[in-house]
Amino acid sequence: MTCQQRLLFLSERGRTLHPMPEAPSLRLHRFSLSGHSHRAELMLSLLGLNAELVNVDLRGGEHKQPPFLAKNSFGQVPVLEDGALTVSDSNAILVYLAERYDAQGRYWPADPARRGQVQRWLSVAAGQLAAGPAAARLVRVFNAPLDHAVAVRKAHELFTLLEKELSARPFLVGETATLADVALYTYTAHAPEGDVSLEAYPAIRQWLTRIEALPGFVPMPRTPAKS
Ligand SMILES: N[C@@H](CCC(=O)N[C@@H](CS)C(=O)NCC(=O)O)C(=O)O
Repeated sequence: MTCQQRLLFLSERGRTLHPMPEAPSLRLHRFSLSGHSHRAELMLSLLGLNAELVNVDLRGGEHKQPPFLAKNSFGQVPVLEDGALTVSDSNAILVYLAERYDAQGRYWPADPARRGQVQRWLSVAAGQLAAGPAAARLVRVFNAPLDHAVAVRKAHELFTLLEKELSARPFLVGETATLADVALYTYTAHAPEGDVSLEAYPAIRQWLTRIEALPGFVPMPRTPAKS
């Protein structure tokens, strides 16, 4: 980022209290319809970080070729490069970005009790969220050979629980957004693409709206379900 761009950024966002970290050199390898990728992209944007977005051709199998496997041996997006450092796995990227660039500790609180609560939701994002709404969307949008009925059932089990939690507070871990909310946002917001309706979950829908109102929020493109 040039000095001029940096000043423009600061004046556009009015973020005098949260100055940009010095000259980050960030590249995010991603697929534009991947919720895991969007999670990382959203975090970058919420932190006001500029990153080069590098599209990975998942349909063409680029992620299973040696150059990409050298970045992530699991052959999955997203992968973040920060200078010479490579970080793969969306939740690992969230933690890295918050530790490295969120000086105020807004998203990854230092307090051990709150941090433990945030980690609890990161586990849910890698577990129930992936097996439920994310899997249902994989079937409907990408024709993945998974059991759609099972994924839909798991999605509603998760959303029933989330609805109760979010009826009690505005964000998953208290009054302000944390990594927990960033990690759970995308596959919840895009659940209808997997034929998982959010109609019965008003507290969840209000929470999605609160996240979408955060300064720096960026959406993932909507995809029509194929069913
Ligand atoms: N645990 C990984 C999962 C990432 C993931 O499932 N990525 C998908 C796209 S949403 C992918 O790259 N799929 C290709 C594959 O697994 O071969 C993370 O959180 O980053």
